Amino acid sequence: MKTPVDRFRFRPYKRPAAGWGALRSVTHAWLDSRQPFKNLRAMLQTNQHGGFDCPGCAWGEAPDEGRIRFCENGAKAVNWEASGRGVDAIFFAKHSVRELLAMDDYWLEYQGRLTQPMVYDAETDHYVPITWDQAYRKIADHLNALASPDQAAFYTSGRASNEAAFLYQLFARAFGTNNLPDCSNMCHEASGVALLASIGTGKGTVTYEDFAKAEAIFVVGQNPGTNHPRMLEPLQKAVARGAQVVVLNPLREKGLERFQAPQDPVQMVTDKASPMHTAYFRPALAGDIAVMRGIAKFLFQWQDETEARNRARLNGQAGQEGSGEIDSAIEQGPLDLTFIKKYCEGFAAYQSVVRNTHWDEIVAFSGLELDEIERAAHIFARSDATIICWAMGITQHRHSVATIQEIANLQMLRGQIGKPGAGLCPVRGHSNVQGDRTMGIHERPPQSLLNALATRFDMSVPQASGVNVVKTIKGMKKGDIKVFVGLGGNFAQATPDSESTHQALRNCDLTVQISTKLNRSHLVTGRDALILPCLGRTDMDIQASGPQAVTVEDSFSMVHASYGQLRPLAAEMRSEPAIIAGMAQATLGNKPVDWLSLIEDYARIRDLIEDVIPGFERFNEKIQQPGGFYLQNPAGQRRWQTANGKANFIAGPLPAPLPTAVLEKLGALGHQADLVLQTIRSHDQYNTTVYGLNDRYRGVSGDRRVVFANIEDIHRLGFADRQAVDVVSIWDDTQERRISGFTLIAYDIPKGQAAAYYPEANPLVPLASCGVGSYTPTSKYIAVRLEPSTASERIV
Ligand SMILES: Nc1nc2c(c(=O)[nH]1)N[C@H]1C(S)=C(S)[C@@H](COP(=O)(O)OP(=O)(O)OC[C@H]3O[C@@H](n4cnc5c(=O)[nH]c(N)nc54)[C@H](O)[C@@H]3O)O[C@H]1N2
Ligand SMILES: Nc1nc2c(c(=O)[nH]1)N[C@H]1C(S)=C(S)[C@@H](COP(=O)(O)OP(=O)(O)OC[C@H]3O[C@@H](n4cnc5c(=O)[nH]c(N)nc54)[C@H](O)[C@@H]3O)O[C@H]1N2
Ligand SMILES: [Mo]
Repeated sequence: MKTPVDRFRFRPYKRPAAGWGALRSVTHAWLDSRQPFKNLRAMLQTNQHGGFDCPGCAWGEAPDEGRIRFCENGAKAVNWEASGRGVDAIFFAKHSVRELLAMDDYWLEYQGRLTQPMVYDAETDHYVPITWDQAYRKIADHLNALASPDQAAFYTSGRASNEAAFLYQLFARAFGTNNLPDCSNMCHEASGVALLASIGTGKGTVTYEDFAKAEAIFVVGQNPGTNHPRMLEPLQKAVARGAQVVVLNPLREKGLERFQAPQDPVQMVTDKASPMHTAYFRPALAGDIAVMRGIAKFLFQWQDETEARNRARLNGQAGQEGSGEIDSAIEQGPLDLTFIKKYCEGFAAYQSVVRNTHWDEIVAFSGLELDEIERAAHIFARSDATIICWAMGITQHRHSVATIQEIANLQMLRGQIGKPGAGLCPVRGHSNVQGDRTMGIHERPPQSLLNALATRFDMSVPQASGVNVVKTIKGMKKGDIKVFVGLGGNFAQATPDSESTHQALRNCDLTVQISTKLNRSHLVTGRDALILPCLGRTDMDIQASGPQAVTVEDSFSMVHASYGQLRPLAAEMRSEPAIIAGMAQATLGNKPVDWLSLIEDYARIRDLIEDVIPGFERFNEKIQQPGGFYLQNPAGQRRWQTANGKANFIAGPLPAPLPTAVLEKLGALGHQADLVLQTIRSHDQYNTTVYGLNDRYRGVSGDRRVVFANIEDIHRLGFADRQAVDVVSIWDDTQERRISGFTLIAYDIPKGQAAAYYPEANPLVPLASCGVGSYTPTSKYIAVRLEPSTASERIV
């Protein structure tokens, strides 16, 4: 079986984002699904009441939008999941695991949906069929043979529904461990850690409606044209009504430049597009903290100047007899002193940190000119309703937590939290990653959750923190973690340091993957390995009481129901809740609940959620309303659930983006270590799921093994545009991390920077290179050097 492969080409894309290009691409994905008629109905049910939640990103729904509610990349996600192709016992009989390992990620997933449970046979190196009951038994036997429950890790990817996630964490904790690593550890972890300390909630404080009320929207370290296409419309409308949209991104991303709305017949027919920003700044990688600090420094400076003017005015007026104009003459500075006094702590310390950060340091660190920072600060100071959005360009650095806290500091300075049109907006990735955390998928659970579980289920609950993704890999390496269960996702490819991570997975006694599609995690196995095929968001889920709904939570804390629409491709596939219940029943029996009875009707799981998780009162009733219900966000109402009950200014000196030991090594290497590389998503992928080899907006087609660099750097380092290169990363250890046979592309990227696609570049990210306080791999900041390629032939 083959996948369609184009020839490699690079030609800058001149058209606006979305528009006709998107329509063409949707049509292609739709026809390629092998079941276009069935899927047309499915696409029209995307994000509709009574339909299913888009399995793409976590952007929310406009309350009053028109009839079609999917975007180009949502349509790709739907058609990819609802594929008519199947991977069954015959497929695995034909291909050994070793053979499959030689195929690329695109080919693997392209083969279609997993249709029956399989077990790995090490002797023949083939997967062979197994019954569900035998599979559950095998898992139970492995788990129950462990010396400690902490020798197992239960990973979750953010597509799992609330119902599946709740059961899964209950299973792990009833079994006895908080080892619940999740994709969030590699994604928005820093947002949660930072905001919890700053404002007492790990979630964003804005709702969809706030975008229509904002006077300024900052889009920082995010590429919505590809990853959150439904965000383009509110941004477009904001620019059109005269609001400021300020972009901070080292790359000129097409979706943030011009947009043609596919649902606007006038724009489509006249082939017009609208501008997407009012200011575009291109900082250094990890330079955002300095940009934010610079804006704060201007605010303090302008506040001082205002106060000085006020004093001068007052002094002048004091000399004039009988003046009644004093109050009206007082000028307001940019700081919201009422907000700061009433709600905040740490202001004086923050002010002195900012004053002690010098302009030359800020400018050098930020990668911007001083006048650019000043322009951004003017926009910020003039707006009375500001939203700051961010995603992976902010969260995947060594000092992401500090950067996000600086973003919060800035918003607090002007009182931009907890009022209409303003707030903090971490734009989430996976469609239910936020809901999974709400349901208790967390290796460091809040004590309140543990207490609620202990009370409701009358059981003892593990109190010690569990392992996150990075610690799971370290644990597997050392042999401390022996059983790995993955509820979705692609652990082998999404994680850093691929070569040693693969070794770690191979070191397990058992790896279990609950998945919709074939991926590399099924091939990098423990000594025993299982593939358990599950239903996806688009599939109809029928249990004893009839068709089931599941629920999800979007980036704006809206919880709503999702009903699968399509008849599953194979009768043997099971739902995620059913698989979790099956594993739990086999491992624990009917403790602490009758697992299998919960599966007869998911409303019973929702009743348990209602008992344990705050905010879910009358859960089953509330999901009946169109659009779902809003989970209150205390910080959004200016209630700060921090230890001191205040919104906290937290700051220190500007931190270096690499540890000292690595910086020293770089210094010793001199000019050889030359570029800092970030890993990004193409327009044709969903994380490790590769839909095709094109990245339309960046002008690349036919190949993903490319490295973008500035032409001046390419020449300075003695290379040529389009040359085949190896990329080697630099870390303070002896392990070599190399990717080979990549094509160097001269690209519009700031000097000193490079970019390559994830997951192809993951072998370069050292496992030890992760965020302070977040443990998130630093996927956006890898020191690298280029070498002429050692690959004997170009791999395409
Ligand atoms: N179609 C599609 N949709 C998706 C996904 C997908 O793969 N495909 N993935 C989903 C998931 S899980 C997530 S987390 C989100 C990811 O959504 P994004 O965060 O938009 O994804 P990335 O491709 O990682 O893009 C990072 C952006 O940040 C910029 N950037 C990198 N470093 C810096 C920096 O230091 N400073 C600044 N200011 N900018 C920087 C990059 O140039 C790039 O534009 O999307 C979700 N939605
Ligand atoms: N270098 C680098 N690494 C990164 C990132 C980066 O920007 N750069 N981004 C990180 C981020 S933000 C994230 S979120 C992680 C993502 O990490 P993961 O969530 O682990 O990876 P995905 O690629 O989203 O997982 C895809 C697989 O999920 C399975 N799947 C799809 N839908 C379903 C479903 O409904 N149920 C089940 N059970 N399985 C399903 C399919 O088998 C598919 O192959 O990767 C991280 N890794
Ligand atoms: Mo993510």
